[in-house]
Formats: sequence, C-alpha cells, structure tokens
Amino acid sequence: MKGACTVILPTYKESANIVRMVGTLRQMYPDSKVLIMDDNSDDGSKELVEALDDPMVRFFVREPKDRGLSASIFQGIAETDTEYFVNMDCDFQHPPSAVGSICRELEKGADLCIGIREERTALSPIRWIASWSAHFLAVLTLWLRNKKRSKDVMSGLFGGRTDIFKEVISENSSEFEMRGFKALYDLMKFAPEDLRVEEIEFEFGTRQGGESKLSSTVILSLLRQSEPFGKTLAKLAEKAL
Ligand SMILES: Nc1nc2c(ncn2[C@@H]2O[C@H](COP(=O)(O)OP(=O)(O)OP(=O)(O)O)[C@@H](O)[C@H]2O)c(=O)[nH]1
Ligand SMILES: [Mg+2]
Repeated sequence: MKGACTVILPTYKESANIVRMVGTLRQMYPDSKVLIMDDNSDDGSKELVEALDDPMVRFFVREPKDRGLSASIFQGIAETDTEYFVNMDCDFQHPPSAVGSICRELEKGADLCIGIREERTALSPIRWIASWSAHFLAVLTLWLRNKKRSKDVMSGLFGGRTDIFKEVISENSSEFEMRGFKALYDLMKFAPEDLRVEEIEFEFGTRQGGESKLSSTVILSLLRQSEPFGKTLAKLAEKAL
C-alpha cells in the first residue's frame, strides 16, 4: 500500500483492544497514520497509547459536550491530513486486513470504498432484523434523493478521499445525526451524485474485548435518519419503549 492514508479509530472505553489494534495497524501499514478519536474514556486508553510514543499515532480527546460516534468520525475526517482515510471499529469486528483492500480501491480511483459485511452471524436475531429494516429504509431514502447506494449503507468500515468528504461535512453537518452510529449513511445522503463507489467484502466478527455501546437510543437515532418513514417509526417506537 502506498502512503497517504489515515486510519480513523473512534473509541469509547476500548482499553482492552486499543494497544493491540494500533500495534497491528502500524505493523501492517507502516506508512499510514492512526488517528484515535476518543470520547473522554476514563479507562486509561490515553495513557496506553501515549506510552507507545509513536509519531504516526495521534490520540485526540474530544469535547465531552460533543460526544457521539458519528460526530467522532466526522471530526476525525476533518482532522485528517492525508489524501485518503479509512474508518473502522477498534474492537476487531472489522479486520485490519480490510484497510489495505479499501486503500487499494481508493488509489485506483474510487471516491468511497465500503466494507460489506458478508457474514452477519455475529448479530443477534433482533439486531439482524433491525439492521435489515434500517438498511431497506436507507436505500429507499438514497434512491429518492438520487444518491449512490450500497449493499451495506450501515457499515462502519469505509474509506474515502479526504477532500471530498471534508467538503460534504463542512457544508452539511447541521443536518447530520451526530449522536447516531451510522456516519456513512449521512455522508452518502449528502455526497455528490456522481460519487464513484466501490465495495469490498469482509467477514464481520464478534467484539474481542470490552463492552458494546449500542443502545435503544442509538437505534432510534438511526430510524430518524431515514425521513419521512423512519421518523414516524421512531416516534412509534419511542412510545413503545
Ligand atoms: N468516539 C466514540 N466512539 C464510540 C462511541 N460509541 C462507540 N464507539 C466506538 O465505535 C466503535 C463501534 O462501537 P461498538 O460498541 O463496537 O458498536 P457495535 O459494533 O455496533 O456493537 P457490538 O456488535 O456489540 O460490538 C468502537 O470502536 C467503539 O469504541 C462514542 O460514543 N464515541
Ligand atoms: Mg463492535
């Protein structure tokens, strides 16, 4: 892989995984930077990363009032100073080997490359249903807006050309669902219509260490992203919960 890539790792209390993930990425991709966008984890993550003393690794401590996974990803892209970025989870559900495949597609000319989860057995039945319903609504919304679509709009593993997405973020961030989990969907909703999209497949694993941060609040915020149908569903679900 050529240089000029930043791997963005949004993190919240990932001290169980962070050193192994950063070490794996730095070993596999010595020319790439690692940017950790952390939401004030009080679990020693910062100290662990600082002890690595690696100039290619930056630990960014976010403002507590701006907490949110999507917000961390958008800010990570805004902070990126390389031609490409790849966003991935820190809990090894996204394989580090996918970073190289995504970067190769970007170097070949894609504006956005999405990691498609080929195997979703890691999801519980209820999350599997939620995931597919949300996907269906999202694809419908993108189609109505005449935007590019993907087999996995809800994926948290994706990479893009930094300049394109910096612009998408700076011009549309007021319309984004900052506390949500689905940054890619917001980016695709506001991306240029002629965006060149590629996809790579990967096996979606199970979380390695630490705890999941997915909650009903996150699922509701996801529904709200698919207006107008999703917003109505979210209102109904809020009453039921
Ligand atoms: N900066 C930031 N990162 C977060 C936040 N919530 C989760 N993350 C990170 O986002 C990534 C995905 O979060 P997970 O909790 O694994 O969510 P998930 O993969 O949908 O849930 P599981 O399948 O249960 O692991 C991980 O790297 C988390 O540390 C947050 O509020 N802020
Ligand atoms: Mg996870």
